[in-house]
Amino acid sequence: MSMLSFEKKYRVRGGTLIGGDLFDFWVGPFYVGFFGVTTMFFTLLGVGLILYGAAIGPTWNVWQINIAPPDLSYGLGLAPLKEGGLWQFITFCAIGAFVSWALRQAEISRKLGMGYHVPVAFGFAIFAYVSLVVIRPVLLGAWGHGFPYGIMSHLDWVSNTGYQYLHFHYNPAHMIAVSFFFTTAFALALHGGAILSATNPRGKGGTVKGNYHENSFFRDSIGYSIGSLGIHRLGLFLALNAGFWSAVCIIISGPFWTRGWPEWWNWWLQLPIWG
Ligand code: UQ1
Repeated sequence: MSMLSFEKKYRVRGGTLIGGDLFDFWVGPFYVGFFGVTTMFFTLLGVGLILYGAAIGPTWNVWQINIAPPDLSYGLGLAPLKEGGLWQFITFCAIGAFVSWALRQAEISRKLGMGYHVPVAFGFAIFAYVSLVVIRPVLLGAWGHGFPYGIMSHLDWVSNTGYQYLHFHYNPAHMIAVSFFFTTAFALALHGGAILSATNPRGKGGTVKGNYHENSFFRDSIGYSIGSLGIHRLGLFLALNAGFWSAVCIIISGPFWTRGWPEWWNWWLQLPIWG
């Protein structure tokens, strides 16, 4: 059954973002909407262009397929399709699809009278991607600074870009981003463990535990429980910060700091307190 009986109550037309009722309907379980159509449009066009890029390339080996951005000499201009123009077109489609998807999330949230937490969260992921393929390349003056679309090639790009700054782990924003990624994983592991251990009590016939047990577990073990709403606020905070500082760490590399990242820490040695 694609639609539960109670969903009829919530799935009502109207209240779209752009007004009117263009594409304001469901297909099976999926809300279509104007932005569902634009998502499909950009996705199909983008995937088609990726397949075309692969077809005119030297290999069908999925690990080696590569669609590269234009040469740096093209600056911020448009390049011929086979000289990086495909990459530019695909990047445009990707951003079109991601932003359409976020707007579709916002429209669904609006229809249901919910907050915009989901599209805002997804917006941070879009920002992290856009920082790599638009913001930093524009600040550096050439689309050629974007990363190439390919499994091995994008890894090579990350490695090369990292070594260009000698040791990327000395980038302070990268340090903060990595710490947030680890803390996000730690928080989700704790939360997943807490929920599953309460829901699946030991042995057959045990009573399913709930909120009070989850709170008590953490009060017993560490003297503090952040609460069942609080853990989700913390989770969102940690995850958004992971994406945000990732974007910051790559945007500042080049546009705002051109030397090796280890050297950045010389500010510490240069403090006027060492006598
Ligand atoms: C927590 O306090 C809590 O509230 C009951 C949860 O919800 C079930 C959790 O999942 C976790 C992990 C905690 C503990 C978190 C901190 C920051 C003390």
